[in-house]
Amino acid sequence: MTDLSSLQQQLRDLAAERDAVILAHNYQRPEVQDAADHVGDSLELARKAAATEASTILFCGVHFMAETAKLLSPDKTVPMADMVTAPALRRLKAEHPEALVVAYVNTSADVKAEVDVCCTSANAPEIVGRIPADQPIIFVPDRNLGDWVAQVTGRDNMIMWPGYCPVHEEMRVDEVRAVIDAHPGAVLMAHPECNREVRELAEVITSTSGMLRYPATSDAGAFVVATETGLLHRLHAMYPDREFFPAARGAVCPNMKRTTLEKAIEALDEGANEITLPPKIAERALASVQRMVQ
Ligand code: CIZ
Repeated sequence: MTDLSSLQQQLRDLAAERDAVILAHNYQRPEVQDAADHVGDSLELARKAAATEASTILFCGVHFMAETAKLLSPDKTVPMADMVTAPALRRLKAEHPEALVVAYVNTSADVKAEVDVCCTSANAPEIVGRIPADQPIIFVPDRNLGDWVAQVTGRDNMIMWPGYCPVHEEMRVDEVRAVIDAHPGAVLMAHPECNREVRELAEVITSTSGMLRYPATSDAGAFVVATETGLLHRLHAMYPDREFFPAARGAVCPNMKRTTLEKAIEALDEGANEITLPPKIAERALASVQRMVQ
């Protein structure tokens, strides 16, 4: 059986041969994260994709994230969420013609083509905070992230799309409380995609990049982490003297975990799953991503 380190070496050698940069999301399998050139959240990876000089971007994440990389680097080869669709969003926009549409980047390119500006969980309050307070907003697709943004910005004019991330939505407050009780003194960090009950237990509500920074600012020796469990790999590596516990053992995203080292090698070697976008969609979708990046 091929061991993980020889697969990682094979992937890195192939990437060097093909002039490829390997980007991996914080929720990827540990062995995939360790083989990547850059690991981060969708905003950080979008910025790496826009800045890279490599001719190929191997994106280890989910489809919409690779599409965002392709939008920002259209001349690059990008081998490789459907809570909201473009026609359904068009119908809601027709009902609220006065509203501006803000979309979490966790949406497909054809949805992004319908929106005014994108955001990630790392910058959603800032993006929404820059929109005049009396301007109604349609927020898609994650109602929990939208609810948190409305709380933080004090807005009462956000029309929430009823979508959610099952991994975060389904975390139960009693399970999270039991994990906190089992580790007295531990600080709960919760992702804004968590439901409000779980968020209300948290000392800090932040994106994955925020969770990676937070322990450096805290004296706590232990943290309970309410997000996809892939993040614990980086937390353990960055803070070997602290303890980290998943808030819910079931918080595992099956889509993120579909990327294995074998599949990453195959994608790069055979050009499988290459991302292509219709030019008209790409042009409109890029505008909403660029507004965010700016
Ligand atoms: O924006 C991302 O990368 C996601 C999905 C979560 C986060 O907080 O980083």
